[in-house]
Formats: sequence, structure tokens, C-alpha cells
Amino acid sequence: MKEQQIQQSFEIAKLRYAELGVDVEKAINELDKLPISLHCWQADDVTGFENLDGALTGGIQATGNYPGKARNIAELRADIDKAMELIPGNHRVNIHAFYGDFGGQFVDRDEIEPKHFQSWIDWAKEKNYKLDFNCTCFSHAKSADGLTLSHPDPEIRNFWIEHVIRSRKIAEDMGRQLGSKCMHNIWIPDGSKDVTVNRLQYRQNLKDSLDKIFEYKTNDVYMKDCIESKVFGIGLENYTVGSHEFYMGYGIKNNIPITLDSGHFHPTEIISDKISSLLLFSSEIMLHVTRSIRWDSDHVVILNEELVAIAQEIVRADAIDKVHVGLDYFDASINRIGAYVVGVRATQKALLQALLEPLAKLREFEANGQKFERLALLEEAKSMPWNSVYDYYCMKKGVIVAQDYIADIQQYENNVTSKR
Ligand code: RNT
Ligand code: ZN
Repeated sequence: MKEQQIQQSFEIAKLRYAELGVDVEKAINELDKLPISLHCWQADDVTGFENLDGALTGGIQATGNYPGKARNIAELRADIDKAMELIPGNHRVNIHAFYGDFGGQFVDRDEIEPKHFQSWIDWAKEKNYKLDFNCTCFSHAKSADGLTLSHPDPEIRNFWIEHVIRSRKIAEDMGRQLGSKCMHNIWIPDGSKDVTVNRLQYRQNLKDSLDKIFEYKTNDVYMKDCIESKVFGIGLENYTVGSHEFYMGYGIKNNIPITLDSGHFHPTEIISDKISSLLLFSSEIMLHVTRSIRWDSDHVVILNEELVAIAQEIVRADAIDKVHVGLDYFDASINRIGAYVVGVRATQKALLQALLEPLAKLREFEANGQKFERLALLEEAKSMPWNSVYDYYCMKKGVIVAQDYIADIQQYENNVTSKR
């Protein structure tokens, strides 16, 4: 697209939004300050760098075998850098513990240390990214029977407790060195394929393990834990220890934010409506934005109704500083850098639409009981020229505008990923 065209469309959009009392420049500034946490695991189908043929377990699956996945840290970082080049703004990278820089040695999960993540921190510093972190309680011999922190064997529980405490220390170190609070997410696969008669016992075990984990105190300025529930995993269909109710109870009682993954609920249950409820009882929320098709399939995020609703709820609740937006999907069937860029751009577009909403007017209609007017304006807002504003934002940030990024990714594929 031509610069002049982008500029002209933007000027028209600005006038149209002004008619509705919306300040476009302000919306752009807010969007620009809104980091999205890019999950490192889309680049290599959640393989990690512990051992090269480690299989993905824990009830999650990356399906497809599109060529060119990242095989080592250097390739993975290069792919993330490439994706970041095509995304306007300053963002975060979300690292999993089994992506440590282990220098060819086998370092077990209960042995990881901040030093194994120093090269990630140095890279982030150099590129001006911030980091988030996750303990990795799956794809390991000690999680093979689908249980970790809730395992009946105290030795196995202790192994995972040690791992999570070490992960929390690493997250704290990342936050300290990068001067930005690192969100440390705890998700465990624990569950049962078939009927269990010990639902309470496993949950009691998980509660005790978490209590031990949080006995170790970290500095809130540098890191914050969050806990992620799930409805079921593949091969663990009957029962999930860390259900939504479990973590809601644990999180609210112990002042630990909840992670809402948009794929972790029943297919018609949406997370957008949970945001305003949770915010009344929790100071922060972590989001794992994904697109589930029939199950937690982790398809690439696209600009669909629920994504827009999530963004609207964040903005309408005035919670931009309280809701951390992270992505969590892994599609191995398409170009993986493209998967990143499509998902982040869609998320930014949803956030921008929400920031451009004529909220004052809509709230005025609602207060006056003018329901037709509210509905009509919501409908009109959908087709307002928000995309001209997004194009302009990309241009101002020196990022390729609109569909032209497709050719750029194709070129990277020709020059880089297809040669792997
Ligand atoms: C799994 C959870 C979890 C993982 C990542 C890799 O269902 O969504 O967040 O996807 O930790
Ligand atoms: Zn998730």
C-alpha cells in the first residue's frame, strides 16, 4: 500500500471517529503501550531444548508437520525476531522452562537455574523485549502417568515442587534484570483418563504442593505467579485436578492471579464474560488467548467475535494495566512465523477496535434506557474504519502494512526456514 493512501484513509477515519467523540490518537497511544506476550512454543511445536526427540505429552498436541520448524535456540530466536519485525509495538516473549540454554548437557527439571536463562535475558535486553516464564510440568518421565504436583507419591510431588520453585526464581531473575514484572504461569496436566474415585485426594495433594511452592517468597515487583485451569486434556478426559473451581478458590484465597485460557472451557463457554467478575476479587488476570475448534485445539488466533469481546471487556473494565495478554497456540501445519504474525495482529486489531469504541455515547444510551440506539451504535462501530487506523499505526512504527507482510514471510521461508 502507498504511504499517501494510508495517510488519507487515516485522516478520514479520524474525522469519522471524532464525530462519535472518539480520540483516535489517544487510542493509538494506548495500543502502543499494550504488550502482548508471544509464546515461544509456536516456533517449534512445543518441543523445547532438553532432548531432541522428546515427545510432547500432558494432554496437549501440536498437529501437522509443516517444514522448517526451529531446531535450536538460535533458530527459535531468529524466528521470533522475524515475527516481531512484522508486529508494531514493544512486546514480551513467554519462555517455557524446558527451553533453557543447557549447553548440550542434560539438566533435569529439578536442577534448572537462572544461569540457564541468562542468554535469553541477554537476547531480550538487546532486542528490547520483556520476558514471561512458565514451569514445564509435562513432556517428562515423571509426568508420564498424567500426574505431577498431585501425584500420590510424595517423591514425585517433591520433584515437581522443586521444579516450580526453581522456575519462580528464574522468573524473578528475568523480571529483575529486565526491569519488568515477569508473569510466571503454572499449568499442570494432572488428570485421569478414566473414572477416578479419588477426586478429593488428588486435589488435596495439589493444594498441599502449591502451599509448599508459595512458601518460598518472591518479590512482587519482579515476578508474579498465576495459575491456569483446564477442563480436560487428550488422554485425560474424565477428570482434571486443576479445574476452574479449584484454581478460583486457591487463587482468590491466596491472592494469586488466575490465568484464563480461552481454550480451557466447555466449547460454548467464553472467557470474555469472566473478566469483569474476576477483577472484582483479583488484582490481576493472565490471559492465554487461543482459538479452540471443538476442543482445546490451539488453532492460530484470528479476529473472531470472542477475541473482540475479550478486548472490549478489558477496555470497558478499564483494566489494561491489570489484564496481561498472552497468546497460547501451536499450529504445526502452517508457516510458523506466519502463525505468530496472524495471531498477534488479530489480537492488536481487536484491542484497537475496543479502544476506538464510542463508549461514552454507548453508556449514555444505556443509562437513558435507549436500547435500540445502543444496539445500533454497537453495530455501526463494527464497520467503522478501525483498520485504516491500524494500517496507519503499522506505517508509523515502520512495520509492513496489511497483506504485504505475506510476501515478506514467504521470502523468509525461501531464504531461511525451507533450508532447515
Ligand atoms: C495447556 C495449557 C498451557 C500450555 C503451555 C505450553 O493446555 O494451555 O498453557 O499450552 O504451557
Ligand atoms: Zn494455556
